[in-house]
Amino acid sequence: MQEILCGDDERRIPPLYQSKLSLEEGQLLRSGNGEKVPSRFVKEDPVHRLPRWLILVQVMGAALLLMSSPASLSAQTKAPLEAAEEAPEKAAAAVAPPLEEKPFTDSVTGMEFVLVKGGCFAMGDTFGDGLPDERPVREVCLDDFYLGKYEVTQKQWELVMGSNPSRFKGGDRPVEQVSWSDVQRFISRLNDQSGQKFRLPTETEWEYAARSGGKGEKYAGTSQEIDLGQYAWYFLNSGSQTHAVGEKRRNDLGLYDMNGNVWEWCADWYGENYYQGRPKHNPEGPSTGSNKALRGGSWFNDAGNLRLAYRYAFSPEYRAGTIGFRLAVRRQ
Ligand SMILES: [Ca+2]
Repeated sequence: MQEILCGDDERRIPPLYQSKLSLEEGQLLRSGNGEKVPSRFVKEDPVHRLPRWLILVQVMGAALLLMSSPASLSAQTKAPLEAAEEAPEKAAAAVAPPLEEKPFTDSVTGMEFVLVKGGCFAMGDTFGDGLPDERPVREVCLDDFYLGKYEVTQKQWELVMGSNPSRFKGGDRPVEQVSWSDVQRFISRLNDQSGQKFRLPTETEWEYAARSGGKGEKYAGTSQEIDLGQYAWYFLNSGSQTHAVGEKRRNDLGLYDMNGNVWEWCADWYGENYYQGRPKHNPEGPSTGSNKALRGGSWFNDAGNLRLAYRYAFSPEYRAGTIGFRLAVRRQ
């Protein structure tokens, strides 16, 4: 076993988390090999299967056209070609469940938001493989709110702040190396410009949204660890860096990268006993503390840290190439 360091300043993981951030050497050797798509998924995915069938139709059509007049060649080849181009998109739409309502877009940054309809759900260690700070499992209830469809990108950060602190540069990649306090300054400026009341999500809101509206999923979009690479950039497929937001599959609410890519700051102070004695309706963290909560895991973490119930925390002044955020706003 090997102890893992997190962040660019090699700050050590607090003892509470060390057991969860230790990895077998065999896993470390697999770092940076790129995403491994399970062969089962490729074979069954109609996106991969349909075009192959249509290509056969196209080849047969082309053979017939060799016996046709040149004038009719264009018209006869057009239909199968268009069908082949349109088929992947239609097949993908059939795989993804429909979204209930259209998102709204912030006019200043172009940031898209998904409506998360409120409800009640079982929060915490519902799979029985968590740590004490994820227990006891309890029922909590939330009002409607909007949550960013993607992690905030470097392009969006720079539009508001005029600079880009990120370690892994790329306009469509998530901004990182931003502290919780930096994020508050970003939110303050953006709210001045947009007239909105953007904020960070609470831990409860984050977990509810990540679980596709309180479903009992272990990860965002699936409960199967073998499928995690389809939904998240994490230790086994990230190549030790962030990636452009929205490249992986979304969860059922239409949210991308809730797992992996970068950890996401939450509004709450971290409380080890957060799940005990908090209000049932729209609960928030303790009124004060020394660390702010983070959720979702990053490009650096393994599947155990990407569990949706997993809780992480750092000083509000801490910055790392593994930490970013997304915004929330109350439904008007
Ligand atoms: Ca994330």
